Amino acid sequence: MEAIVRACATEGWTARVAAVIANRADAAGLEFARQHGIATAVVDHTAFDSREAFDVELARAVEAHAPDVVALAGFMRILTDGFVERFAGRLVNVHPALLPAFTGLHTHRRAIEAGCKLAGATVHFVTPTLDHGPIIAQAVVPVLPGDTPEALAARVLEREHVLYPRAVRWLVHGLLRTTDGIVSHTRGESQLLR
Ligand code: NHR
Repeated sequence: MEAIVRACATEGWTARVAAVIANRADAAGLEFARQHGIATAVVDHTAFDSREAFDVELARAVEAHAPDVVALAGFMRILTDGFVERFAGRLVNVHPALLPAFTGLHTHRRAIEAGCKLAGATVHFVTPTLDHGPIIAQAVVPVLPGDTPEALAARVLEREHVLYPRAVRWLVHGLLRTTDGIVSHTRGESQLLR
C-alpha cells in the first residue's frame, strides 16, 4: 500500500489514492495514510454476524470514495461473491506466489517444501474464486539453497513493491485489456518483472 501511495505521488499518475480502508483498527497502513493526508476508514469484521453483512458495510465504505480502482494490499479477509462482483474489473490483489501455483496461505513454505527453484508474486484481478482471477503481471525470484520461508518472503516482497504499483498504474491509466481471461498491456510493456 505504501509503495502504491509513493509511486502515485512521485510518478505523476493521473490519479490519487482516495482512501485506505482496513478491517483492523491497528493496521499499520492506517497511520501511514493519516500521515500522508489520505482518508481512512475501519470496518471491523468482528462486529458483523456474517461475511455478507461485513462485505455490505465494507462496500459502502469503499463506494463513499467512488474509486476507479480498489487494490487489496495486505487485506486478509476472503471477500464474498457479492463484493467481488460489485467491483468486477477494478478490484485487484497481489498474491505472494506464481499463480496458479500456491493459492491460499503459507505460499513461501509450500514453495520451499515442493522444491521450487522459482518463486514470485502475481497481481491479478479478483474474482469470486480465491486467488484465481486473470493475471495482470508477475515477478519472479530464485528460491536459494537453504532458504527459509522468511528469507524467501522478504525477497518476494521487495519485488511486490515494484510490481504492484506498476500494475495499478496500468489499470488506472487504462492500459490493460482482458480478452478471454487473458490480460494484455495495450502498448506491449512486459508483464513479467525479472
Ligand atoms: N477474496 C476473494 N473473493 N478472492 C480473492 O482472490 C481474494 C479475496 C480476499 C483476499 C488476498 C489473498 C492473499 O493474497 C485476497 C484474495 C486471505 C485469505 C484467507 O484465507 C486467503 C487469501 C488472501 C487473503 N483469509 C482468512 C479468512 O477466513 C483469514 C486469515 C487471517 O485472518 O489470517 O478470510 O493472500
